[in-house]
Amino acid sequence: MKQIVYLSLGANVGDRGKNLRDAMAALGNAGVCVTRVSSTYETEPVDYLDQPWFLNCAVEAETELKAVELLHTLREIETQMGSKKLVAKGPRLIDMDVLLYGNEVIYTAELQIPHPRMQLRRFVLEPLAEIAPQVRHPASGLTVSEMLARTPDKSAVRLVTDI
Ligand code: PH2
Ligand code: MG
Ligand code: MG
Repeated sequence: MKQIVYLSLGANVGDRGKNLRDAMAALGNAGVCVTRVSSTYETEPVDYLDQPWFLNCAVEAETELKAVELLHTLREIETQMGSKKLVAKGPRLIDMDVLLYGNEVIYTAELQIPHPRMQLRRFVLEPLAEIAPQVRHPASGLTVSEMLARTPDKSAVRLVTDI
């Protein structure tokens, strides 16, 4: 069954803008048809602070892949692009996370959807609110706009205009 999914993309190593563009092109070739893309934002690192600032964006896509297949596809693209996770939540050439998968709620050791920290991350919510303000979190019932208005995260998220 075709599902509408929302992904968060981030890069803070190498040519960050190119990494985001390459990842989106790879999605299209892997059965994840990108339907909307947010602007690009330059964002202050959160969780693991001693690393370069990120470029982040949010993507809406349609896919026939099951949630776990989507996760594996994202991992494969990250690996093919040469991304290495040397430190948990540390610097990354490209990171792609599933935020929402239709209205599904999945909570296994391997995969948690909706992304359990999405409401705590301004770098996720600002781009997502640009393309999907009225989409609801299937567990809390809050829209993305409402989550953004309520997030306690005060880290810097700046719209990039020259990319
Ligand atoms: N990703 C992380 C940890 N911290 N900070 C920002 N600003 N953007 C990210 O994409 C990010 C982060 C782990 O994946
Ligand atoms: Mg991540
Ligand atoms: Mg990730």
